[in-house]
Amino acid sequence: MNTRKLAELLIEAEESRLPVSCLTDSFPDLDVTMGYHVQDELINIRTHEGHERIAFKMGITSLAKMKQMNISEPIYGTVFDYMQLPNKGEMAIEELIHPKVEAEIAFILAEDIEGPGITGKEVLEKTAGILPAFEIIDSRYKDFKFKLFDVIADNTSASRVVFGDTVFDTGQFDMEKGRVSLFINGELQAKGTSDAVLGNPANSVAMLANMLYAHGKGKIPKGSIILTGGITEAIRLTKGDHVISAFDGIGEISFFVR
Ligand code: OOG
Ligand code: MG
Repeated sequence: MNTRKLAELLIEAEESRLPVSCLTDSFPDLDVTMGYHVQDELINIRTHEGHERIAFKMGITSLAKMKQMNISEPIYGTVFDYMQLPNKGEMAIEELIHPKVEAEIAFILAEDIEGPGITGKEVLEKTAGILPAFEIIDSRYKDFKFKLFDVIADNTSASRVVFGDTVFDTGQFDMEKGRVSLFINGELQAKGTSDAVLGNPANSVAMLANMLYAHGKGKIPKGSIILTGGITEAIRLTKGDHVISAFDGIGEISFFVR
């Protein structure tokens, strides 16, 4: 199996908007380690093209997402510069395959965080602030269906991201009881509380630090932004959707699907 070829296949699917069959259909024995090897290749290719990482992301960190995707463990990926959309801006649906939206809390680090053994408490001590965020995920696999290895290789379906305009202090949002609601065209589509993400979204950042350490990838550098994972299940987007998410105490973010 050639990890480079698999990474190229996934990039081609992203660019052509033609979804591919799961890699595990051809290689049923693939595991998490190989998944990250393919993802690393994909990141190398994007980096050589001149793209930069603007954030790390954690995924499958809430029960709602685990149930929706039938995967039971958190995973991480990279958000690139070309994925960012402005708050209150537009997302061009023809650039994507079958996008879904998630409401998430993003952390900005004030200090480097390096595993092993990082806790959520240490993360909160080393956090400069938080941002309300949307992640738009878009699996490069047919029917948005995949196994754990597939989705890791596919950079955890990373596709677009919207950050709020204002950085808030960690104390301005209740990390365990803060409510988050997702509305599309004025209708409530999903809601949850922050503890849905591993008990506290800070635990998701801690887990990222510990996973990066375990995979020999070093620290999360100071200044990094980390998306901690969807609080609710992801909601499918269609043309014309006006998407708003309201976060207790830290306001609203929105975008329009054109
Ligand atoms: C994988 C990515 C999940 C999240 O926030 O849970 C994710 C997927 O569901 O396609 O980004
Ligand atoms: Mg996500």
